[in-house]
Amino acid sequence: MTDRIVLVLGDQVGARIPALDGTDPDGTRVLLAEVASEVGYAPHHAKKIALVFSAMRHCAERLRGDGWQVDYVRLDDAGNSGSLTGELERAVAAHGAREVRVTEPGEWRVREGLRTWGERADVDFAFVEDDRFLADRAFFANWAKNRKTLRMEYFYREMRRRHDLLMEDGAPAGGEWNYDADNRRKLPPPGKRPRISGPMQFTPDAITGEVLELVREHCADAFGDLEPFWFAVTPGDAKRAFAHFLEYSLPYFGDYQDAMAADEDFVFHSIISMYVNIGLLDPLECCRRAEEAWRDGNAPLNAVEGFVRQILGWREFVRGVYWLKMPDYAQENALAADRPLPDFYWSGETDMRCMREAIGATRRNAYAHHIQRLMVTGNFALLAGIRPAEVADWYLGVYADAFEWVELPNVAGMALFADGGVFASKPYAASGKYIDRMSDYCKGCRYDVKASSGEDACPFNYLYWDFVARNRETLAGNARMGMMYRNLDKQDPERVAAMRADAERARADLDAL
Ligand code: FAD
Ligand code: DLZ
Ligand code: SF4
Repeated sequence: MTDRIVLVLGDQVGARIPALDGTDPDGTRVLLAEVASEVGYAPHHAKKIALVFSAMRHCAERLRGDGWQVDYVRLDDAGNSGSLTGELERAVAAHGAREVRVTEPGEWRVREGLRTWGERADVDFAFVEDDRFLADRAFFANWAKNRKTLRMEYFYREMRRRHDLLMEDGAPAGGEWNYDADNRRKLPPPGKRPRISGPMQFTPDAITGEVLELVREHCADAFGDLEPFWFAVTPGDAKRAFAHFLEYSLPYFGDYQDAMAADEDFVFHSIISMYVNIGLLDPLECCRRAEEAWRDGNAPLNAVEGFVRQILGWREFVRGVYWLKMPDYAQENALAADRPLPDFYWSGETDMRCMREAIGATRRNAYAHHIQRLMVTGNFALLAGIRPAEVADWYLGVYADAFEWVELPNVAGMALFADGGVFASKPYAASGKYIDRMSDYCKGCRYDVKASSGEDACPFNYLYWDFVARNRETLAGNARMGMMYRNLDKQDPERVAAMRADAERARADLDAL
């Protein structure tokens, strides 16, 4: 007889599982379930499914090794109900359990499903706080209370003090909170740039091999390339991958944080988001290790501060915003964007080289770095006016690190301004000039980044000015958009009319671009 079932979700498979705290292996059965409903709620990349399943299976092995009784349900097991609540139902009946515990799910959808199941089921049901995050939900809600606008920078400073990270005698290390201004260098051409070693890659073991077989067979239509599959799937390997980043990439992380290059999928980024998000790495430990690298003289402050800000600041901040604003947040469409997502977001087949490169990398790796997500695919969706829900669904599926609590605020809040500016002071809209400044994409593009209208003009250019003009009513009152409107109004009306005509034609058939 088992008193208690502890359900462990696919993004809770690290060394620390909060719902197991205070339980004992004798009276507890741990349940992990590969289910069709979690595979199918978004158009998942094959690599993401493989990552989650393999990490789940390795987690089950570790738990068994530590003496826990584990029920592991595979996707192709006969009798698999296809849903998390169906599997809970089966486990409760099979073991006569009286209690069910789950670490707080990361997504509103999953939490609601489990909560309503728990209300109906004849068991004592409880969520356990997910203390793998550094700001609990109550702390964030309290911080946000009575603030007219939510600005990450102030939250971040509070988090630095609270966790004593990069602090010296109560002041920020080096005298500044933020070294972003130093972090905008373009990547020099090969031969003239520091060596980029990329993420550490792992050869699939037998467990991962079985998962790859399963994904090949049962998720044959999944987006993207399943192989080569090189992700870490255990806490040990994720730590090795992070140590590799600290040694080879962190020193340059700051300088080239915003840089994009056609021959470099990863630049100097850490490629750890998928590991942190499923629990294989501890976010606080990552920040402390990065700080140590600076204190030991192995990485400059602008790099380390930039890295810590992403994890201690942005990652915790967007989670706070998500739980503060859900469920309405998913429906927001402040700029009334109404175009369908073009097919080239899936195929990568477009003449716009920047989009082709960003989507190609996404298909290969289930990864694109921040500036590709924000200033290429996100910026295009913003300028073209693509429906936020369709854009969000794409981001939620195609990236290995995508879970709605982090994906949605980044898409709806940061990239699309669909929330009307809950935390972004203005839309991150940019013309081709920005992409040209930060990448080498434009050189090899069929479009001319210097032209603003006509057949060969860079679509980002005319779509940008059309975006500014089309959203005048909503955005002109925004103080930070004033200059944009003054620039628009200074232009020759005929030039503006030509750009708007090009934009209208393009927006009528985005797939023609
Ligand atoms: P690095 O550049 O090395 O940064 C270090 C870490 O900081 C990341 O691993 C991540 O944990 C954290 N981080 C950095 N930026 C952010 C951010 N804006 N929000 C939250 N955490 C951040 N990140 C996700 O984890 N999942 C998503 O689904 C996701 N969707 C995004 C969608 C859009 C439109 C945009 C603009 C950003 C999105 N991000 C998302 C944030 C960011 O792009 C990724 O975290 C980052 O690219 C992951 O790569 P990395 O590990 O190499 O990060
Ligand atoms: C992403 C994912 C996938 C593809 N499959 C499963 C699964 O079969 N079983 C499971 O427990 N979790 C899966 N996950 C992760 C969940 O979607 C994730 O736990 C929720 O989205 C909450 O963040
Ligand atoms: Fe992208 Fe325009 Fe540059 Fe082509 S010219 S790569 S479409 S920004």
